[in-house]
Amino acid sequence: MEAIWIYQFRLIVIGDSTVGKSCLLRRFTEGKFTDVSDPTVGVDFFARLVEIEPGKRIKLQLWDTAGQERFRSITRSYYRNSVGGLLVFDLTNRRSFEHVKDWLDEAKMHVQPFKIVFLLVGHKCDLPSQRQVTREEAEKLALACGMKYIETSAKEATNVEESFTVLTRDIYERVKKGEINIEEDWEGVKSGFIPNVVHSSEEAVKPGKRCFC
Ligand SMILES: Nc1nc2c(ncn2[C@@H]2O[C@H](COP(=O)(O)OP(=O)(O)OP(=O)(O)O)[C@@H](O)[C@H]2O)c(=O)[nH]1
Ligand SMILES: [Mg+2]
Repeated sequence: MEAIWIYQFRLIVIGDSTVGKSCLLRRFTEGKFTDVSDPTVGVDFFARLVEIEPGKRIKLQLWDTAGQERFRSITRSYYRNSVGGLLVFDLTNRRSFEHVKDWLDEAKMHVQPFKIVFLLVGHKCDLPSQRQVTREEAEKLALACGMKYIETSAKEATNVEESFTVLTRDIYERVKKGEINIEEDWEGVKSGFIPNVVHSSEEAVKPGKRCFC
């Protein structure tokens, strides 16, 4: 019997307020974009299956965190049970890029003793005339921090699928290599879910079925 999903990964989405985290998640899980988006209060939850190879699906549990400082104590508590995440900044807001290192340091501190795999996301690439961060400098920062880098737009649905797929594949490869392990008291990675099998004995007693034994 084929598993519905082979692994479940818990991912967190972090970054300054208004960089577009909730819009990115809504585009990925609901396929929608709305220009008006309320700031997230504490943490929101999303989920989606991703097919990484034909027939091999991974369930993503996605935590959308509030970027506003006043919610920091709540959002901090979600790092520990996450195996990875998107670290998002706004390409049209230089300050959000300057804060990337602070977000990364905070995540690393709270995830101890576990490790967390991040993908750096330069968001709102649909606004090239307002760009305040070049691709080169973002790539340089990502490399220095051991992350991959991608540019996205929730508005135009650019690289949204790719960003989550790249991160999921990256984590999957590390799980396969044994660099990340399933742990009893940790929710970051769970192993597969196989649906209930209908046993032949149950089939035999179904109304209208006759037993020939
Ligand atoms: N042009 C453009 N605007 C976007 C994009 N994604 C989000 N926005 C806008 O950016 C603003 C903030 O988006 P949110 O997704 O609410 O930002 P957030 O990072 O979740 O903010 P917090 O919940 O406060 O942390 C909204 O006005 C969105 O419409 C995008 O890809 N392109
Ligand atoms: Mg939000």
